[in-house]
Amino acid sequence: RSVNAKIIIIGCGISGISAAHKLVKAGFNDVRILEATSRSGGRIKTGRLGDKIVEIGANWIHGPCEENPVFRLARQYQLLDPEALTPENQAMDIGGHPPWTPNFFGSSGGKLNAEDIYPAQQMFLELLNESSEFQGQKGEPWSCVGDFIRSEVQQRAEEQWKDIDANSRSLRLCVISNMLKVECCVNGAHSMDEVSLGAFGLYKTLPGNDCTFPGGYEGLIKNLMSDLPSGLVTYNRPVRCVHWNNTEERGNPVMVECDDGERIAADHVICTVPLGYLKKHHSTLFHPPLPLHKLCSVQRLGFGTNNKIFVEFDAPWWDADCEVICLVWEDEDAMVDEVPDVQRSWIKKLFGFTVLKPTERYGHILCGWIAGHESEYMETLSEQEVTQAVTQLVRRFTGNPTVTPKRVFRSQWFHDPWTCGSYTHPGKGCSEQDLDNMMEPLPSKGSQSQPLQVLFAGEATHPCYFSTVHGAVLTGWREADRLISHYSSVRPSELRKS
Ligand code: 6YU
Repeated sequence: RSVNAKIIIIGCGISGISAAHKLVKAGFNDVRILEATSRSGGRIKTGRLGDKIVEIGANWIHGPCEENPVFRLARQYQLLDPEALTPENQAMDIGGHPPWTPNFFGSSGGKLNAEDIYPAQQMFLELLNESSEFQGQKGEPWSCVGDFIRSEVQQRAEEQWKDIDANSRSLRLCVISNMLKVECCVNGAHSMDEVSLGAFGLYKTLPGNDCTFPGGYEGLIKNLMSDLPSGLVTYNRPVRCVHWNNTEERGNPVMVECDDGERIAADHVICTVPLGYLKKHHSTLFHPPLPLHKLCSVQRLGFGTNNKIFVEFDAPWWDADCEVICLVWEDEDAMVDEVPDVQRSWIKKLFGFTVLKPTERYGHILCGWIAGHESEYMETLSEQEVTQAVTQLVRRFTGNPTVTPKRVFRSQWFHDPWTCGSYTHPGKGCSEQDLDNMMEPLPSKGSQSQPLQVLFAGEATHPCYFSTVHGAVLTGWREADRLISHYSSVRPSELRKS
């Protein structure tokens, strides 16, 4: 049947598109997406470095298996390499850490021996797994993952590394610093001292070895968009304020006010703006304001920055089988993941590079990863300054004073006014309840007003797949389903006339 309720979706990222898809398919005939920018996709954004495709935002399908909706869609649209489709790839359980072949380089110049690194790597991965086990337990020994890892490494090193010489021991501690920086990127956090130990285990992984989109992640967006009625999205239309519990427009409980002054009445709004945007603009975006419990959750959940710096070389300085390059600063045995002087040494936060594979497709392109306030500072520099810093870094770690990048290109997610960072992590003091609060529609349960006026989707509203594309898709579907089941319990005579 056809449903005439007026639905406005704010944001044309993957969660907004997914919600629209489901609603249109279920017969909702008055669905509109308002998007602030001139494009669809949000944090799924494919760009170019020369003639090569690079991902400015989301990179991988995390856990490409049958249960993963992004995997199913990508397969349906034939966007994946054959290897990603094999049952072996789908069954691999990597627990969030792909088994990449690493190369380690030291700040005194040159490759480090993998055997010297391995014990520190193992200890770190063990501790990460243990960090996940405090979820729902209460009584965790530290409030943040950073403190837990540091104190445990100290203790375990006393016992397990007591017979090794001081230099080797110091190098292992420097490796721990490097791995903390990796985790800052994975979690989208400034420091692992800002990630809650008690809530770290909320994030769940799916089986499957992470894969990429050979033609670009945006191919998924293009395919999904072509399945939506044309004209459903209005671009360059930022929403300024959602007036809910609205008594001005008769019959319509919500009124959406756009930046250009246009006011659009609606029965339901699905808000998919990123958590970073919500943190910054919640007080003007909602009228009346968000209820206190919801606001506290917006504030408690973390939303940091993770950026990429793509660097192209004429020839590789890494091994042919290398998939990730880690840069170990040999003066960082204090297990730190923040640099003391951001302006002078922000580049020390860059943990290293992933190698774009296969070489036949990409040539010699590396993707550098940098999180945190250091990454936000990097965004303020000119491309030339970034290039200079990366060149010096690579020269130092390779010990080769002539190695020179051909091209450099970086993302700037913190200064993107519609995102204000990269993705969500459980900040200190967070619990499951905060994600429940994030997804709770307005008005809250128990209110006498019209239900389901404002619904919330987007990666930050998924209870265990926050920070991912598959999480975002599932939240769009969830909120569409909420409306579909609401209207399937309403008698046809009660449906609004168009
Ligand atoms: C994934 C990956 N990946 C790297 C980087 C980034 C992200 N993610 P959107 O923002 O897309 O849409 C909102 C729209 O709203 C947008 O278009 C705005 O313009 C619009 N808008 C805002 N304000 C508005 C207004 N006022 N009016 C109108 N419109 C407005 N995910 O699966 N694989 O490899 C990565 C990565 C650099 C930045 C990623 C990855 C995250 C995804 O990109 C992201 O979740 C979704 O695209 C979001 O879609 P959306 O619709 O919600 O919002 C404990 C523990 C934790 C461990 N976590 C580990 C997980 C690993 C996370 N992986 C990330 C890694 C990378 C590298």
